[in-house]
Amino acid sequence: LKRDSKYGQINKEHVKFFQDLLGSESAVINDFSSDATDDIEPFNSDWMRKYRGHTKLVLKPGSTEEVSKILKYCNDNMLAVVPQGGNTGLVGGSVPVFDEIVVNLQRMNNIRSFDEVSGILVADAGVILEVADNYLAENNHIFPLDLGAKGSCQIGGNIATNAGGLRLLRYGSLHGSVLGIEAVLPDGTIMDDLSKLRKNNTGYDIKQLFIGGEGTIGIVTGISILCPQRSPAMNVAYFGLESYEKCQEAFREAKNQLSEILSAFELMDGRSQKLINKATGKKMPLESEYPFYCLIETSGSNTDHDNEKLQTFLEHVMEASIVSDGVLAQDQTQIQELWSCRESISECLGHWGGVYKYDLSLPISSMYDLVNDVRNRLTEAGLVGDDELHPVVDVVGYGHMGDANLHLNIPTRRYDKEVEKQLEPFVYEWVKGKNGSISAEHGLGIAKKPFIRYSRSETMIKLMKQIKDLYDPNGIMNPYKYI
Ligand code: FAD
Ligand code: 2HG
Ligand code: ZN
Repeated sequence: LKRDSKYGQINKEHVKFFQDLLGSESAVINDFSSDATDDIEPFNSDWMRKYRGHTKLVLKPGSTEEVSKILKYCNDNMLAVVPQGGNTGLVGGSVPVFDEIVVNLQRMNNIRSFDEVSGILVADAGVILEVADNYLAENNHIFPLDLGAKGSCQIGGNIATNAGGLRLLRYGSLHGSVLGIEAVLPDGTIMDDLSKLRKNNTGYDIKQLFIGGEGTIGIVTGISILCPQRSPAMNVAYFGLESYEKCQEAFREAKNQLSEILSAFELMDGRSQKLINKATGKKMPLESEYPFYCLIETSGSNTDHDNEKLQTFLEHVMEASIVSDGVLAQDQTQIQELWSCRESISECLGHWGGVYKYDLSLPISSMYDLVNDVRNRLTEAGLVGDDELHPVVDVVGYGHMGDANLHLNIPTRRYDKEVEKQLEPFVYEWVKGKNGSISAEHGLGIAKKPFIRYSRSETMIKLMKQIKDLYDPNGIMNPYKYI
């Protein structure tokens, strides 16, 4: 990949323009020495420290008008831009590749309005997800999305990646819950589509292009989103199971018996739980070890009613030997303890050095077969082992079972060409063979860019390119990424 010479190089005059525009010192970080300084470094590298850009300029606008003036100036001067939220994305989409200007939304962090009757929240894109959710909790509501990175990711970043997370099963995708978007187009036009209407069939639904658009056609500055009532009764259970077949049976029974109160059904293999224990020393919830674990969450409006349903469900799955052992959280602390067995996997797997990550949609019946196939393949190639001689620590699978979304992770002691050769295109071919998707919820960014054809036809890619060219004719938005 080479820097495209059509883009201008940042100079002192550009920096002066942005300093005058944004006023405060802290809103413009720039660095013209050859190596990035400590101040600019965090904006140049991603959460996994796998991708590192070379920006010399970070801008932190404080309003939609400022974003508009920034983009207009960049468009007029052919300066490339990377929109950045909490920088927790897992496909390298939020960091520059070369010297693109980083526009970070962290200063745009106001809740604009909340209506308790309709449950509609309007907020700046830079609000941190957990902050939005805490605000909603005070008003008896919940953000219809939750994920492990909630303490750092921004709701604008969630929209831009169309994040799925832990409760999609219950609250659906952002394509349904987002009612309106305010965004700035590359030429500075402010697209005010911040509708608060539940229904609005008046022509094309343009805002959908920004949901999952990964910052390639504009910068999202505000969102309007429908938030459900917070359930007063919440229960979390963690089970050990003997096989993947049993996990599927448990899921079927959970839907059957818990139906409308089921709010999450997550899968963790035994290896992922073992690695949490190895990385952190954390004591796991069950005494014995099992090849699979499931986490079930229920949320409903009536504690007694929910407890009764859950009790019946638990008795059934234990008596029918669908689950081998289980624990039900008794208080808020235990709820968090159990959730951490699922939510902390991603972070813990980074403990040994690198991780190869695949975020896949697959038919639920064969979802875990891929993990076994990949483990066998890497083992046969002599790459998996307990010591420094082997690059691969283990091959693990976990994910959002309720959405048939598998996270295949291969934690390694170092990034290794031999491992890569075994993994790709093998994994992508496998997924294509099952008509799955090579990116279920993380997006394509730069990491999955070369593989889009495994999940999208030439016609669909052409249509995407047409949209990109229409909205961003100069190609200044998040270049070198998937489109
Ligand atoms: P960033 O990482 O900053 O950016 C992501 C992409 O969006 C980039 O392409 C960027 O250019 C663009 N972007 C950011 N803000 C804007 C904006 N305002 N306008 C236009 N474009 C923008 N994802 C899931 O789907 N489900 C999960 O369960 C999940 N769990 C995670 C757990 C952990 C521990 C981590 C680290 C990540 C997880 N993710 C998950 C990845 C997920 O994509 C991000 O956490 C989140 O949605 C990204 O938000 P962000 O603000 O950090 O965006
Ligand atoms: C999760 O569900 C996230 O924990 C991260 O989507 C998955 O790190 C991963 O592969
Ligand atoms: Zn996930």
